[in-house]
Formats: sequence, C-alpha cells, structure tokens
Amino acid sequence: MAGEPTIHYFPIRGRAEPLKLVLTTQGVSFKLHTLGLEEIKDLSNFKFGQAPAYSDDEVEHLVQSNAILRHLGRKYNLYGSSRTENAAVDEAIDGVEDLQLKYVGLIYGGKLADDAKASYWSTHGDPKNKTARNGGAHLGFLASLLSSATNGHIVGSSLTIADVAVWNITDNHLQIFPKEIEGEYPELAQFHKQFASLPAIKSYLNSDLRLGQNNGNGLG
Ligand SMILES: N[C@@H](CCC(=O)N[C@@H](CS)C(=O)NCC(=O)O)C(=O)O
Repeated sequence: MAGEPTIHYFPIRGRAEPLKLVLTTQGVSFKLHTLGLEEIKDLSNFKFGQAPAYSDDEVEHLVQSNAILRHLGRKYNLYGSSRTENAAVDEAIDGVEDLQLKYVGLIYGGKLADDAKASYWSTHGDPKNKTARNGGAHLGFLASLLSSATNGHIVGSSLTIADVAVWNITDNHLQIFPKEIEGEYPELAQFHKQFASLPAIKSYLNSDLRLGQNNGNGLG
C-alpha cells in the first residue's frame, strides 16, 4: 500500500478537486500522479477505466470520486457525528452528484455555448423552475440545504465532506454564472466565500497545487 496520499488524475481540477480540498482542510499533504488517457485503461489499476483514483495507507487505486470522498470522510471524521448526520451527508453528496452530471453535460455536450448556458440556467438555476422537471438537479436545492446550516455547516455544526462537495459544485457554477448566483442565491455565494477564506483553503487556492484548468476540454 502506498503510504502517502496520492491522487491519480489528469492535470485538471475536475473530479479530483473535492479530494484535494478535503485533504487540505486536514493539513494532509498529497502527491499528484498525473496520468494520460491510455493509463486509465489499465483496468488492473482503474477498475472502471476512468480517473480519479486514490491511494493511501489503507486503499490502493480506489476509484469513483464519491467513494474516495466518503473514504476520506470516514478517515478524517468528516462524516457527521451520528447515523442521522451520516445519512444527511450522503443525501447532500448524492444531490450534488445529480447536479454535477448536468454540469458535465453543459461542459462537454453543450460546449458551454450561449444557448446551452441559457437553457441550463433556466432548468437548473432559475428559482422559478425549482419545482419543475429538472432531474433533481437545481442550485436552489443546494441553497435550501444552507437554510438550516449551523456555524455555516450543512450537516451538524462542524466541517463534513458535504460542505466540500457543495462548495466545489458551487465553485464550478460560479465560474459560469457569477452574477446570477450572487443575485439569486446570496447564501450560496456567502458559503463559498466563507469556506474559501479558511486559512488552509485560502493558501491552497493561491498555490500551484490549485490547477488552472478545470475540465478536460478547457471549458468552465
Ligand atoms: N463516476 C466517476 C466518473 C469519473 C469520470 O467521468 N472520469 C473521467 C474524467 S473526469 C474519465 O476518466 N474519462 C475518461 C473516459 O471515460 O474514458 C467518478 O466519479 O469518479
């Protein structure tokens, strides 16, 4: 087992970013193993032919970004302090994943074209469509998670992996819809600002570890 936490991924933020953020909040340094497309098709290391994968003293090439996120949550006690809180953390992470999949569609399928952006905002951002058919994916749902937040935390009163997941998807959307989010969801914008100003996160965001490119096609 590799001892030092190692993230195996492309040289982008993408689906590895929440993992890096969690490790950063814990002051845990990590290695980045940068890979190319051919390497992830070695199924002995990448079970589903995809990245990211993650290794530490307990797991070797663990894949599925949310499985890795949950592993880190258990390892560093960032999963809430009761089964009720554990369940709420899972609920938030799965809600974020539903929006993440729509976001991926906007970036790769819609190529972030103006019409794709407009239709995305209408379905997954505009508050008036929160109760329309949106595939369970809406920024308003994430804003609602914050309405019962304690100390700025979505579950319980201290940091969990749910905070990190919501922060990251909000960050992705802020790159594209900054004005709309600040106008319609000031609580999300404020939550984003607050987490970004944690000393460890702030210094990570200003470091070279925070990669410039978010998605494989350079958009978003
Ligand atoms: N459900 C997977 C999705 C991973 C995923 O979509 N990985 C992309 C990069 S972000 C990939 O490896 N694409 C290459 C391929 O599918 O061949 C996870 O959450 O880790």
